[in-house]
Amino acid sequence: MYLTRHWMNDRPRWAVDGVVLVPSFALGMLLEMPYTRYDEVLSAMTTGEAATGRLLAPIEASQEVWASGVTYLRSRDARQAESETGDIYAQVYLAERPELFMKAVGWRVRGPQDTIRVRPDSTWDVPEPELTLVINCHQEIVGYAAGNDVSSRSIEGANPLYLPQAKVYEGSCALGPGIRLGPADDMRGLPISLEIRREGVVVFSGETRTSQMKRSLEELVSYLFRELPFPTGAFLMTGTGIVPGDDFTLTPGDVVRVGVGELELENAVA
Ligand code: DO4
Ligand code: MG
Repeated sequence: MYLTRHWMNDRPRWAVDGVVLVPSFALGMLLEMPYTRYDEVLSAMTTGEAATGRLLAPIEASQEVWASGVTYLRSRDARQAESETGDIYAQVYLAERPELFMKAVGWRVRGPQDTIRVRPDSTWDVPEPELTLVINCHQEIVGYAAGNDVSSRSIEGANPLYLPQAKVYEGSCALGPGIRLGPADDMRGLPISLEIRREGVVVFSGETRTSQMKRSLEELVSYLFRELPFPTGAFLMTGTGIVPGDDFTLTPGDVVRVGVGELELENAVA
């Protein structure tokens, strides 16, 4: 089943497989339930009305987006090269405890029809295409979305303690176009792709697969939930395995397409 969120008749409405759900439906309510109930609950809440209107980010204000880092070799290598303190990336790649950081609260997240941004005080910026897990309050992986962890390499590279400024700013987090519901086993060998166009010309493209990730999805989720409850569920970006070459920086006007499995999230850079 595929969940999308739309702006319809002056309010956000959720839909499943293109059919609008009752106005009282909330993602937070679904993510309070065990995964085994989703089919029954969603089928009972459809209205029969086709979903129309602008697509919104498939998240609500009460959910947080967290992110994992240095889960692919390519991410470790790129960060070691950009950083004045490269060792920490080699260490965290091998360490038992993964890197986790909070990326955005739900209301800040950009959707498939929104723009993303680079910081004007940054000189070196990249999109990061990431499998983004949707997790319910019972710590079950129940679906995924395509995610873009837009990041400043110059700010993170100057000092890793600047990570929140490199990662968390207006327009730095995009999710969508919707949520493909399913168990973690559906996500283990998914293709991930990144394409960046400038004035209609492809200036970067790359591909990887989620099977290249060093850590398991369950391992990342168990660390996230270790000392933090998420009563209405959470989203977890699982790290990037694609980083454009060191001579590339994202620029206003570029159009970024992130592919995760069959989902494609496209955003222009404002
Ligand atoms: O270590 C900094 C962030 C890493 C990250 O965002 C990634 O590997 O995707
Ligand atoms: Mg990332």
